[in-house]
Amino acid sequence: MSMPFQYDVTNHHDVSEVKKAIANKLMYTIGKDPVAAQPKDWLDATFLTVRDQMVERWMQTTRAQYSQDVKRVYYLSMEFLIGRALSNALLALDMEETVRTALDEMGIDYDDLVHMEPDAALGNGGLGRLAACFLDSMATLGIPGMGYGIRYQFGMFKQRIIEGRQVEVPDTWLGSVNILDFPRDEVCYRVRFGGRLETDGKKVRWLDTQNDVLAVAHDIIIPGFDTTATNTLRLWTARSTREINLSKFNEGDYFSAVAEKNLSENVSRVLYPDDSTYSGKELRLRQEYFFVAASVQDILHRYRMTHDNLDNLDDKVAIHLNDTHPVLAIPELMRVLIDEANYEWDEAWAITSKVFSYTNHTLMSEALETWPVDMLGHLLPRHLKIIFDINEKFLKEVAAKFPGDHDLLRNVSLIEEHGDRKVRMAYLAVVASHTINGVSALHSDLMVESIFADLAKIYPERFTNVTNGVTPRRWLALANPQLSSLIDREIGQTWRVRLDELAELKSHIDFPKFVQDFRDAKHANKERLAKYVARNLGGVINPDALFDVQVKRIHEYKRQLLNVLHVITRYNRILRDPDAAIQPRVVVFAGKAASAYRMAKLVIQLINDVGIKINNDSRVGDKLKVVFIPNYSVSLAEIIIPAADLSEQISTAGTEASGTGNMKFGLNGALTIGTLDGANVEMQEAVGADNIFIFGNTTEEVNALRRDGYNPRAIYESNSELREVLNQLANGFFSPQDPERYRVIFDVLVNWGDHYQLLADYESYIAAQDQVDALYAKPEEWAKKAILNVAGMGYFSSDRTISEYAEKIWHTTPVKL
Ligand code: B1N
Repeated sequence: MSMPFQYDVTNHHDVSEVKKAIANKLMYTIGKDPVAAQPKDWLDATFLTVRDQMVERWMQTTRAQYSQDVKRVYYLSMEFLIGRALSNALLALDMEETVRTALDEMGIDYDDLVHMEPDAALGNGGLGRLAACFLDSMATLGIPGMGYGIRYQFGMFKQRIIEGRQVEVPDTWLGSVNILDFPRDEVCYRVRFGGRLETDGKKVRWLDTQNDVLAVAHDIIIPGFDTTATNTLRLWTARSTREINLSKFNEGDYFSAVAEKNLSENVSRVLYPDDSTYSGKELRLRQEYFFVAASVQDILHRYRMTHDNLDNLDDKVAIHLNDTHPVLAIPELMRVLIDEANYEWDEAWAITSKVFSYTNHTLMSEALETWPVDMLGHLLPRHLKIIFDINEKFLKEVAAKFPGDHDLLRNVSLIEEHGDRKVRMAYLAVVASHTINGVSALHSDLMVESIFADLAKIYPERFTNVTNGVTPRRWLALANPQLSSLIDREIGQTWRVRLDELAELKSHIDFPKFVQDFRDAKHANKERLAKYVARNLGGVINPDALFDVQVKRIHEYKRQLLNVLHVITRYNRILRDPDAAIQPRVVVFAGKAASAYRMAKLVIQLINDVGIKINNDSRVGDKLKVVFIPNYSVSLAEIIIPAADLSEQISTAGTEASGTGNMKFGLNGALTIGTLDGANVEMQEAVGADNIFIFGNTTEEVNALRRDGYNPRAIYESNSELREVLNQLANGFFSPQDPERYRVIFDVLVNWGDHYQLLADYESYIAAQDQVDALYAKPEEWAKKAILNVAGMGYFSSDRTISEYAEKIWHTTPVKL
C-alpha cells in the first residue's frame, strides 16, 4: 500500500532528534516551558515521544491485518495487570539508550523518570498478569490479537501497613492527564439492562430496559518486541446515556439526573479486589455483561466491514474467555444472532460453538462463579432465557447419548437446583466452547477428574492443557539488566524471543568466571532490594544473607502461614542454641489480601508481629530478619524477584492451578522450595530433581487424608518443635499487648481440621529448609544449581504458551509485515 501522506518521522536512534521531539512535546502538547516543567511533565513528554513511534508501527500492523483479512483472536478478560508501559515500550523499540542519553543531556535522570510512572494495576494477581504477558507475546509473535477489558477508574487498591495491619487506599492511577490510552469517543455502544421479554410466535423481544449505559472505547498500544507488529488492548469505560439529554432537564430534575448518571457510570468504577474467590454481587454481574456486550458488538462491527453475513464468523474470529468472568459473551452472541440477525437457533448455535474457547484457572469451589437465577433474570432476562434454552437442548443431547443416566443429567445441568437456583457459569463455558484448557499439566488432569468429570464424559475431546508462561522481556530483560547482559555475553541476545536458547547455559557452569559473574549479578540485585527496603521501610537487611522470598496474593491455600511456622521454628532454634553456626537469612513477604478476607489479613498482621519480635531481638542479630514489603505490584515484583535466592511455592498440592511467580523466580536464578503443585511439577522436570527442593504430600496423599481422616492434633502432639511454635501463637507470645490475637490460627490448625494441611507438611518442609541451608553454605554449588534453573526455564516463556494456543485452539497465524 502506498503512503498517502508524508509523516514527520523522528529517527528513533538519533539522540538530537529525540531530544528535539521531547522538547516539542513538552512545549506544544503539555504546554510547559522546560524551565518550569515538573518531573511528571518530562515523563509525559517522553512518553508521548515514544508513543509516536509506536503509533506508526500500530498503523502499519492494522493496515496489514485488514489487507490480509487475517483471523483475529479476541482475548476477553476482566483483568489486565500490565504495570508500567514506558520502560517496556523503550525495550520493545530498542530506544532505551537513546532516550537515556537524550534526557541526560537535558539534565533529567532516566531511572528517576521511568520509576515515576504509576502501574496500570487493572488486575488482582496471576490471572491478570498472565493476560498482560499474553498480549506481549501475541504482539511479539505477530499474532493478530486484541484484548478486551474494563478501564477501571480505580484499579487494584494500594496497600498500606498501619500498625501491622493492611489498610486499603484507592488507586487513582488515571491521575491528571492520561496518555497511556487513546480515547475513542466515536467507538461507543449501548449496553442494556433489566426490562422484560415479549414473545411473538418464535420471535422474542427484549423491551423497556432500564439503566442502560454507553460503553466508550479506550485503546492502549501493545508493542511487540523487536518487530513492527503491534496489537491493541481496548478497554471500555461507562458513560451515562443521560448525559446527552441533560440540558433538557428542568432545574428540579437536574440533580437526580446527575445522581442517575453516576449510578450507571459506576459499572466501570472499581476492580473487585478478589483473587481466586467469588462474591455474587450484582455490580460485578453488571461489569461482566457491560464489557462483553460492548466487545461482542465491536467484534461483529469489525467483521461486518468486510463480510455481508455471519455464517462463517469462525473463519476470522476466535473469542477466548479468560476464566468464566466473560462467559455472558456466549448468550450475548446467541442473542445478537437470533434476535438481531434473524438466524435460526441451530444455525446460531453452530456459529457460536465454533467461536469460543475457555481457560479454567482454578478448581477451588469458592472461586467458581454461579449466578442466582433470580438476579440474572432481573438484570438480563433475555440472556437467562437463552441459557435455559441452551440447557434444555444440551440435556436432550445428553439423554440421547447416555439413555437412562439420570444422575448424569442432574450433575451436568447448567442450573444448580438445590437451594436457590443458580447458573453454573463454568458449565455454560464448557458446553459452548470447542476447547477448554487448564493452565498446567497437573491442573488440566485434575480438572477433568474433578470439577468437569461428568462433562468430560460427554465431550472428552474438548479438554486440553496449555501450561502458563511469562514474558522474558519484562521478567528478565527489563527486571534484571545485569543478568541479562551477562547472558548476552555467554550466548548472545536472541534468548529474548527464543527462550529455549537459555539451555546453552547448562554447559557454562564449568566456566568459573561465568559462575562468579552470575553470583555478582545476584548480589547486585540483592543490594538494590536492600536499598529499597532501607529507603522505604527503614530496616537494614544484609545482602550476604540468604534471601528467602514469598510474594503473591495472601491466601490460605498458598500457605504463607506454613512459611511463618518455619520462621518461628528457626527463631526458636537460634534462641535455644545461640552459638550454633547458622546460615543468615532474610525472609521476605509481600502480597495483598482481599479486603473482606479476615484470615488472610490476620496472616499479614502475624508476619508483621513476628517481624517486630525477631528483628528487635539482639540475640538474633543478622541471623534472621523478617520483612513484609507493603503494596506488592508488578513494579515491585521487578525489584524483588531478581533479588531472591529462594522462591517459596508451597501451596497445598492440588490447589494452585499453575503459578507464574514460580517461573519468574526460576528465570532470575532463584532455587525453588515447593510442593508438587501447579507448574512446579513441570519445573522439576525442566530443571532436574537435584536442582529444586520438593517437599510435602502429593495431591493423591492430600486427597487420601481428606477422605480417610486427617488428625492435625496428633501431629501437634507428636512434634515438639511444632508444638512450641503453635503454643506461642495461642498464648500471645507475638502479641503480648493482645494475647488472644492469634488464638484462632491455633484453632484452625489444631482443632478445626487444618483444611490446607499445613501440619501434615510441616516436618518435610523444615527438613527441606535444612537442606537449603546446607547447600547455601557452599556458594559455588548453589550458584551452579541456580544457573541450571535459569537454563531450564526456556519452556516457561509465554511465547511458547501463545504459540500453543494459536496452533491448537485459535488456529491463527502471524500477520505478514
Ligand atoms: O490464575 C493464574 C494461575 O497461575 C494461578 O495458579 C491461579 O490461582 C490464578 C477470580 C481468579 N485462578 N483464579 C483466579 C482471579 C480473580 C477472580 O476474581 C479468580 N486467579 C487464578 C494464571 O493462570
